[in-house]
Amino acid sequence: MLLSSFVSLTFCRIRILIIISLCLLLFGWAALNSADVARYALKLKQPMDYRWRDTSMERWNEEERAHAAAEETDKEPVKLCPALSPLLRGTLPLKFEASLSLKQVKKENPQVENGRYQPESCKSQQKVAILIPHRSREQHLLYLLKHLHPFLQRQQLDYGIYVIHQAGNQKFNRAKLLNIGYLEALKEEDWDCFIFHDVDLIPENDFNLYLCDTEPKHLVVGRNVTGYRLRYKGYFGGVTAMTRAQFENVNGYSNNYWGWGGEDDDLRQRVVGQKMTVVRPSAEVARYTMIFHTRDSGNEVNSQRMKLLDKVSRVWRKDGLNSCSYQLLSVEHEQLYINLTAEIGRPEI
Ligand code: UD2
Ligand code: MN
Repeated sequence: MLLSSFVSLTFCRIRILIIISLCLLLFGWAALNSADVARYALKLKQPMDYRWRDTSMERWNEEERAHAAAEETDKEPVKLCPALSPLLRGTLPLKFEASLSLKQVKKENPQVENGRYQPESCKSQQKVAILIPHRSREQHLLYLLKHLHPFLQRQQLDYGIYVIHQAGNQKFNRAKLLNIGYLEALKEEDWDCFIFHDVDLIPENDFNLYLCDTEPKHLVVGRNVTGYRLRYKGYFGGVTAMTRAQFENVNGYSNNYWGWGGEDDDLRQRVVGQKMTVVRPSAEVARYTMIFHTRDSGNEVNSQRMKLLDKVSRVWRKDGLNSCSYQLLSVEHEQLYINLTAEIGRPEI
């Protein structure tokens, strides 16, 4: 009798101990997480004010006037989303499940229609078009869509995702596809900001804002494959954000880089040549996981790239958006993205 009551008392004590430890663990985790988020928020508010101030500022002012007018006439005003969304969570784990299907990603994103989304409760700071050059990287595209949609929604963005697909099997031309994406996207919406985005780069931290700044912005400071260090000082590849005015100002990308390399450095030269500077978010938030891949066939290193880079200052005015010739084969509005397919020609030599 005595033994049995002793055993049950001991069990009871152990149970209480386990419950107390679990509570402590949970509390510790929550405190750590919110401290993390608060730290990013504080940092972000300091160096850059994401309400950009170039020509489109006039439009914001107009909107604010309209906002005030609506208040006067007693109508429900449309509020501008805050510079920093309250839904941001910091770093979240990324998942790359081999069994992931398009059906599943569609199911996870019922609010996305025709590749587009806008927040319900407020009006976004900018209308953002994400442009992804693509050929034969379906699995990467799936992983990117899975992570990018919720990421952009937590940032309360009014956005559209465009995938620009190169038809045929001529040499790949990333830069020309991005020019095409820019020109075609503007035919369906008055986008303020363009994000030029590799298909295999997944952002790790949602404080890395997909908004444009007063200067062209490079968003990839670090990648898992390079130990999260900047590759070189002038590095401008992977993911960049430019306003319409900034991109027009440099006549877009060159159309003449066929195969791997150089086109990102060319764009940076154009930017610098127009007296703009490249800005970057802090290394703490500008982190990406690059899905492992080898060099694609049809995208071999471009041996002409150094020669092309030598003459940027002489040719940029006539090689770019204003000389981008292509044949648009189709525009398909899928649920999760707008699929543009284009025949873009081949290298001259
Ligand atoms: C680097 C740059 C990239 C670009 C490239 C040189 C980073 C993180 N990225 O990428 O922005 O400057 O060097 O051209 O530094 N693609 C396809 N199918 C193909 C080939 C390429 O979809 O067959 C697209 C895809 O979006 C891919 C991008 O082009 O992410 C860049 O090609 P990559 O990933 O093979 O080159 P990488 O990682 O060296
Ligand atoms: Mn890559």
